[in-house]
Amino acid sequence: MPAAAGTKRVKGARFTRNFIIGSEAWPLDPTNRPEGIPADHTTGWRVYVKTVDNGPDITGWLKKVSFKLFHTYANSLRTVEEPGPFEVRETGWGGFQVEVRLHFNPVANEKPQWRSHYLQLEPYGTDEEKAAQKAAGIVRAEQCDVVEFNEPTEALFEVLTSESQFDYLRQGSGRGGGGKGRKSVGGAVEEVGSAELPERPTPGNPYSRQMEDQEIAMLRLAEEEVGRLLEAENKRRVELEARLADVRGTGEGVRKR
Ligand code: SLL
Repeated sequence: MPAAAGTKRVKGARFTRNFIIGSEAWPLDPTNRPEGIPADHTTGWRVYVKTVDNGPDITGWLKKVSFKLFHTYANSLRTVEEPGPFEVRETGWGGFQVEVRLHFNPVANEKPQWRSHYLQLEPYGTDEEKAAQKAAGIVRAEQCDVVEFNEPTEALFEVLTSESQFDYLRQGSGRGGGGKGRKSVGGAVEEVGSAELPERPTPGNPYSRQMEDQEIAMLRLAEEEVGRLLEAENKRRVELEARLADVRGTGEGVRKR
C-alpha cells in the first residue's frame, strides 16, 4: 500500500540539527519594578529556544515550543508559537527546572520531544566567571542541544535542504550585498551559513566543533575510567568467588566430619 500523502519518507537520509536552549536572569531594579508582580520577586528572567549563531534557521522544522514553568506560576504551561526567539519572560525569586516541549512542523510527522533546562538565577562557575556575570548584571545558562531526523518525510527533507534556512542571515544586507548566505569571493561561491557547527568558538557563539571535540575527549577519558573500574570490580568478583568456593569447601568438609 502506498504511504499516505505527506508521510512518505526519504530512505537512508539522516539529518541532525543543533539548537540552543537557554535562560538569562537579571536583578530587578528596586526603584523601577514591573507593576503587579509579587513582592518577593527579586529577579527578571527569560527562557528561550533559538537557532545557533549562523546555523540553519530552526523555524523550518520547529513549529512551536511549550515551556512548563514552576507550578505556582499562573498559566504555568506557556506555549509559544512566535519564533524570534521562542521565549517566555517572567519574574521570580528562585531557579527551577523548566520542561521544554518541542513541537515539530506538522509536515515532519514527528512526535513532540521533551527537553529540560534549569533556570539558573544565581551567578555560577569559577569566581572569575561569577564576578563577570555580576558585573554584567546578567546570568546566562545555555546548552547546545540536538535533534535527529531519521528518514524525514519528503516535505521535511525539502525544509532541511532548502537555501531558505539561511534567509535570516541575509536580512538587512540589501540586495546582492556581501551579507548574503552565500557570498561570492573572487567569483567562487563560499557558504556562509552552514548546518555544521563552526570550527572554532566566536565571542557570540561558544558552540563549535572544537567544543564538541573537547566533549568527546572528555567522554573518552570517562569511558576509559569506567573500563578500569569495571576491570577492578571483575577482579574483585573473581577473588570473592574463589574465597566463597574455599569457604563452602571448608564448610562442607566440616559438616562431613
Ligand atoms: C524548587 N527551586 O525547584 C525551587 C522552587 C520556585 C521559584 C523555586 C516564584 C513563583 C511564583 C518563583 O520564583 N518560584 O511567584 O509563582 O523546588
